[in-house]
Amino acid sequence: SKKFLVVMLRHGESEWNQKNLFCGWYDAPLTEKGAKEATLAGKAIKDAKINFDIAHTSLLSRAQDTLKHILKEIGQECIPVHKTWRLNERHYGNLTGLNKAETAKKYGEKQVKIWRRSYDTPPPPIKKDNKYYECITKDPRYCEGPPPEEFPKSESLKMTIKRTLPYWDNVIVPQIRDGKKLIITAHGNSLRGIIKHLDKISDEAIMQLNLPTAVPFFYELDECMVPLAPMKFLGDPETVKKAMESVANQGKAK
Ligand code: DG2
Repeated sequence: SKKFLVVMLRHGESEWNQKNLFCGWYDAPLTEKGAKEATLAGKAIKDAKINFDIAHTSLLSRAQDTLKHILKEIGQECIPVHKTWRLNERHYGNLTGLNKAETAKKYGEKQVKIWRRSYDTPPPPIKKDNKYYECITKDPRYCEGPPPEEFPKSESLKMTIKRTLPYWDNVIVPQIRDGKKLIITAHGNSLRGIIKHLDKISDEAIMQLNLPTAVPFFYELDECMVPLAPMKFLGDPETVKKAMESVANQGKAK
Protein backbone atom coordinates (compact mmCIF):
# COMPACT_ATOMS: atom_id res chain seq x y z
CA SER A 1 0.00 0.00 0.00
CA LYS A 2 1.05 3.56 -0.73
CA LYS A 3 2.82 5.81 1.77
CA PHE A 4 2.85 9.61 1.62
CA LEU A 5 5.56 11.82 3.09
CA VAL A 6 5.24 15.35 4.46
CA VAL A 7 8.03 17.37 6.09
CA MET A 8 7.43 20.36 8.37
CA LEU A 9 9.48 22.67 10.55
CA ARG A 10 9.38 25.76 12.69
CA HIS A 11 11.50 28.63 11.32
CA GLY A 12 15.05 29.28 12.62
CA GLU A 13 15.71 31.67 15.51
CA SER A 14 14.18 35.13 14.92
CA GLU A 15 15.37 38.42 16.44
CA TRP A 16 12.42 38.29 18.80
CA ASN A 17 13.12 34.67 19.78
CA GLN A 18 16.65 35.81 20.61
CA LYS A 19 15.35 38.72 22.72
CA ASN A 20 12.69 36.41 24.24
CA LEU A 21 9.75 38.61 23.16
CA PHE A 22 6.21 37.44 22.36
CA CYS A 23 6.12 37.76 18.58
CA GLY A 24 2.96 36.30 17.02
CA TRP A 25 2.05 38.31 13.89
CA TYR A 26 4.94 40.78 14.23
CA ASP A 27 7.34 40.27 11.34
CA ALA A 28 10.66 39.70 13.14
CA PRO A 29 13.51 38.69 10.79
CA LEU A 30 15.79 35.68 11.29
CA THR A 31 19.01 36.22 13.25
CA GLU A 32 22.29 35.10 11.74
CA LYS A 33 22.04 32.03 13.97
CA GLY A 34 18.51 31.42 12.65
CA ALA A 35 19.74 31.52 9.06
CA LYS A 36 22.51 29.02 9.93
CA GLU A 37 19.99 26.75 11.64
CA ALA A 38 17.89 26.83 8.48
CA THR A 39 20.84 25.83 6.31
CA LEU A 40 21.63 22.99 8.72
CA ALA A 41 18.01 21.84 8.43
CA GLY A 42 18.57 21.83 4.66
CA LYS A 43 21.66 19.65 5.13
CA ALA A 44 19.68 17.17 7.24
CA ILE A 45 17.01 17.01 4.51
CA LYS A 46 19.69 16.50 1.87
CA ASP A 47 21.34 13.72 3.94
CA ALA A 48 17.95 12.03 4.25
CA LYS A 49 17.73 12.21 0.42
CA ILE A 50 14.35 13.94 0.51
CA ASN A 51 13.25 16.25 -2.26
CA PHE A 52 10.05 18.22 -2.68
CA ASP A 53 7.48 19.13 -5.30
CA ILE A 54 5.73 22.02 -3.54
CA ALA A 55 6.40 24.24 -0.50
CA HIS A 56 3.96 25.99 1.85
CA THR A 57 4.76 28.76 4.28
CA SER A 58 3.20 31.64 6.24
CA LEU A 59 3.10 35.33 5.35
CA LEU A 60 5.89 36.05 7.85
CA SER A 61 9.52 36.56 6.77
CA ARG A 62 11.04 34.27 9.38
CA ALA A 63 9.21 31.25 7.93
CA GLN A 64 9.67 32.32 4.29
CA ASP A 65 13.40 32.98 4.72
CA THR A 66 13.92 29.68 6.54
CA LEU A 67 12.34 27.99 3.52
CA LYS A 68 14.62 29.91 1.11
CA HIS A 69 17.76 28.81 2.97
CA ILE A 70 16.58 25.19 2.90
CA LEU A 71 15.62 25.19 -0.77
CA LYS A 72 18.98 26.77 -1.64
CA GLU A 73 20.85 24.15 0.39
CA ILE A 74 19.01 21.27 -1.30
CA GLY A 75 19.21 22.86 -4.76
CA GLN A 76 15.43 23.17 -5.15
CA GLU A 77 14.92 26.94 -5.31
CA CYS A 78 12.58 26.57 -8.30
CA ILE A 79 9.70 24.66 -6.74
CA PRO A 80 6.38 26.51 -6.27
CA VAL A 81 5.97 28.23 -2.90
CA HIS A 82 2.49 28.92 -1.53
CA LYS A 83 2.17 31.58 1.17
CA THR A 84 -0.83 31.91 3.45
CA TRP A 85 -1.85 33.78 6.61
CA ARG A 86 -3.48 30.51 7.71
CA LEU A 87 -0.02 29.14 8.55
CA ASN A 88 0.95 32.30 10.48
CA GLU A 89 1.96 32.07 14.11
CA ARG A 90 -0.91 32.41 16.59
CA HIS A 91 -1.65 36.10 17.21
CA TYR A 92 -0.19 36.93 20.63
CA GLY A 93 -2.62 39.80 21.30
CA ASN A 94 -1.51 42.48 23.71
CA LEU A 95 1.45 40.33 24.80
CA THR A 96 3.06 41.13 21.42
CA GLY A 97 6.40 42.83 22.07
CA LEU A 98 6.59 41.91 25.79
CA ASN A 99 9.52 39.96 27.21
CA LYS A 100 8.42 36.44 28.21
CA ALA A 101 10.58 36.22 31.36
CA GLU A 102 9.53 39.71 32.54
CA THR A 103 5.89 38.85 31.89
CA ALA A 104 6.37 35.73 34.05
CA LYS A 105 7.86 37.91 36.81
CA LYS A 106 4.89 40.28 36.60
CA TYR A 107 1.95 37.85 36.15
CA GLY A 108 3.49 34.58 37.38
CA GLU A 109 4.88 31.60 35.50
CA LYS A 110 1.58 29.79 35.79
CA GLN A 111 -0.31 32.54 33.96
CA VAL A 112 2.36 32.76 31.28
CA LYS A 113 2.15 29.00 30.72
CA ILE A 114 -1.62 29.35 30.30
CA TRP A 115 -1.14 32.13 27.75
CA ARG A 116 1.59 30.23 25.88
CA ARG A 117 0.37 26.68 26.05
CA SER A 118 -3.26 26.32 27.10
CA TYR A 119 -5.62 25.02 24.44
CA ASP A 120 -8.39 27.57 24.65
CA THR A 121 -7.38 30.60 26.73
CA PRO A 122 -6.40 33.41 24.34
CA PRO A 123 -3.91 36.08 25.41
CA PRO A 124 -5.49 39.51 26.13
CA PRO A 125 -6.64 41.18 22.87
CA ILE A 126 -4.24 43.65 21.28
CA LYS A 127 -5.13 47.26 22.09
CA LYS A 128 -5.09 50.11 19.60
CA ASP A 129 -2.36 51.80 21.63
CA ASN A 130 -0.09 48.72 21.46
CA LYS A 131 3.16 49.79 19.77
CA TYR A 132 2.73 47.06 17.14
CA TYR A 133 -1.03 47.39 16.48
CA GLU A 134 -0.73 49.56 13.35
CA CYS A 135 2.13 47.75 11.64
CA ILE A 136 0.35 44.42 12.04
CA THR A 137 -3.22 45.48 11.27
CA LYS A 138 -2.41 47.80 8.35
CA ASP A 139 0.16 45.53 6.74
CA PRO A 140 -0.61 45.16 2.98
CA ARG A 141 0.44 41.50 3.12
CA TYR A 142 -3.02 40.87 4.62
CA CYS A 143 -4.94 42.50 1.77
CA GLU A 144 -6.12 39.05 0.56
CA GLY A 145 -7.09 37.83 4.02
CA PRO A 146 -8.07 37.46 6.73
CA PRO A 147 -11.14 39.66 6.06
CA PRO A 148 -11.19 42.74 8.33
CA GLU A 149 -14.08 41.42 10.43
CA GLU A 150 -12.13 38.19 11.10
CA PHE A 151 -8.75 39.85 11.60
CA PRO A 152 -7.54 38.41 14.94
CA LYS A 153 -6.94 40.55 18.01
CA SER A 154 -5.40 37.54 19.79
CA GLU A 155 -5.62 33.79 19.29
CA SER A 156 -5.70 30.72 21.52
CA LEU A 157 -4.36 27.45 20.09
CA LYS A 158 -7.99 26.46 19.48
CA MET A 159 -8.62 29.60 17.40
CA THR A 160 -5.34 29.06 15.53
CA ILE A 161 -6.34 25.49 14.65
CA LYS A 162 -9.71 26.72 13.42
CA ARG A 163 -8.06 28.87 10.72
CA THR A 164 -5.10 26.57 9.98
CA LEU A 165 -6.95 23.27 9.49
CA PRO A 166 -9.08 24.42 6.53
CA TYR A 167 -5.82 25.06 4.68
CA TRP A 168 -4.50 21.65 5.73
CA ASP A 169 -7.70 19.91 4.61
CA ASN A 170 -8.48 21.87 1.45
CA VAL A 171 -5.05 22.71 0.02
CA ILE A 172 -2.35 20.52 1.56
CA VAL A 173 -4.14 17.16 1.83
CA PRO A 174 -5.27 17.09 -1.85
CA GLN A 175 -1.67 17.73 -2.95
CA ILE A 176 -0.33 14.97 -0.69
CA ARG A 177 -3.02 12.61 -2.03
CA ASP A 178 -1.93 13.55 -5.52
CA GLY A 179 1.52 12.13 -4.67
CA LYS A 180 3.25 15.50 -4.23
CA LYS A 181 6.01 15.72 -1.65
CA LEU A 182 5.56 18.82 0.51
CA ILE A 183 7.66 20.91 2.84
CA ILE A 184 5.88 23.27 5.22
CA THR A 185 7.80 25.97 7.12
CA ALA A 186 5.73 27.67 9.77
CA HIS A 187 5.66 28.48 13.49
CA GLY A 188 5.71 26.99 16.97
CA ASN A 189 1.97 27.24 17.51
CA SER A 190 0.51 26.91 14.00
CA LEU A 191 2.46 23.64 13.76
CA ARG A 192 1.41 22.50 17.25
CA GLY A 193 -2.13 22.76 15.89
CA ILE A 194 -1.40 20.53 12.90
CA ILE A 195 0.45 18.02 15.11
CA LYS A 196 -2.44 17.98 17.60
CA HIS A 197 -4.77 17.14 14.74
CA LEU A 198 -2.59 14.45 13.12
CA ASP A 199 -1.42 12.75 16.32
CA LYS A 200 -4.82 13.16 18.02
CA ILE A 201 -3.24 14.79 21.09
CA SER A 202 -5.67 15.77 23.87
CA ASP A 203 -6.32 19.40 24.89
CA GLU A 204 -4.37 18.72 28.12
CA ALA A 205 -1.41 16.83 26.63
CA ILE A 206 -0.77 19.44 23.93
CA MET A 207 0.31 21.84 26.71
CA GLN A 208 3.57 19.89 27.05
CA LEU A 209 4.61 20.11 23.38
CA ASN A 210 7.29 22.74 22.66
CA LEU A 211 8.70 22.89 19.14
CA PRO A 212 12.40 23.70 18.69
CA THR A 213 13.48 26.12 15.94
CA ALA A 214 14.53 24.71 12.56
CA VAL A 215 14.39 20.99 13.36
CA PRO A 216 12.54 19.27 10.51
CA PHE A 217 10.01 16.59 11.43
CA PHE A 218 8.06 14.31 9.17
CA TYR A 219 5.02 12.09 8.90
CA GLU A 220 4.34 9.10 6.74
CA LEU A 221 0.62 8.97 6.00
CA ASP A 222 -1.53 6.16 4.67
CA GLU A 223 -4.04 6.55 1.85
CA CYS A 224 -6.64 7.90 4.28
CA MET A 225 -4.12 10.55 5.39
CA VAL A 226 -3.72 8.86 8.78
CA PRO A 227 -0.14 8.92 10.15
CA LEU A 228 1.55 5.49 10.27
CA ALA A 229 3.50 6.72 13.32
CA PRO A 230 3.65 9.86 15.49
CA MET A 231 5.73 12.82 14.27
CA LYS A 232 9.45 12.04 13.97
CA PHE A 233 12.26 14.61 14.13
CA LEU A 234 15.15 14.52 11.67
CA GLY A 235 17.83 15.04 14.27
CA ASP A 236 19.71 13.66 17.24
CA PRO A 237 17.06 12.86 19.94
CA GLU A 238 19.16 14.20 22.86
CA THR A 239 19.79 17.53 21.10
CA VAL A 240 16.12 17.83 20.14
CA LYS A 241 15.03 17.10 23.71
CA LYS A 242 17.31 19.84 25.08
CA ALA A 243 16.09 22.33 22.48
CA MET A 244 12.45 21.56 23.42
CA GLU A 245 13.20 22.07 27.13
CA SER A 246 14.84 25.40 26.44
CA VAL A 247 11.71 26.59 24.56
CA ALA A 248 9.59 25.59 27.58
CA ASN A 249 11.98 27.54 29.85
CA GLN A 250 11.52 30.78 27.88
CA GLY A 251 8.42 31.33 30.01
CA LYS A 252 10.30 31.08 33.33
CA ALA A 253 10.85 34.23 35.42
CA LYS A 254 14.66 33.45 35.58
C1 DG2 B 1 6.81 32.39 19.03
C2 DG2 B 1 6.30 31.26 19.85
O1 DG2 B 1 6.45 32.10 17.73
O2 DG2 B 1 6.24 31.61 21.13
O3 DG2 B 1 5.18 34.12 18.75
O4 DG2 B 1 6.71 34.41 20.29
O5 DG2 B 1 7.32 30.15 16.34
O6 DG2 B 1 6.99 32.39 15.32
O7 DG2 B 1 8.84 32.03 17.00
P1 DG2 B 1 7.45 31.65 16.54
C3 DG2 B 1 6.18 33.74 19.39
P2 DG2 B 1 5.84 30.59 22.32
O8 DG2 B 1 4.42 30.19 22.13
O9 DG2 B 1 6.82 29.45 22.30
O10 DG2 B 1 6.03 31.48 23.54
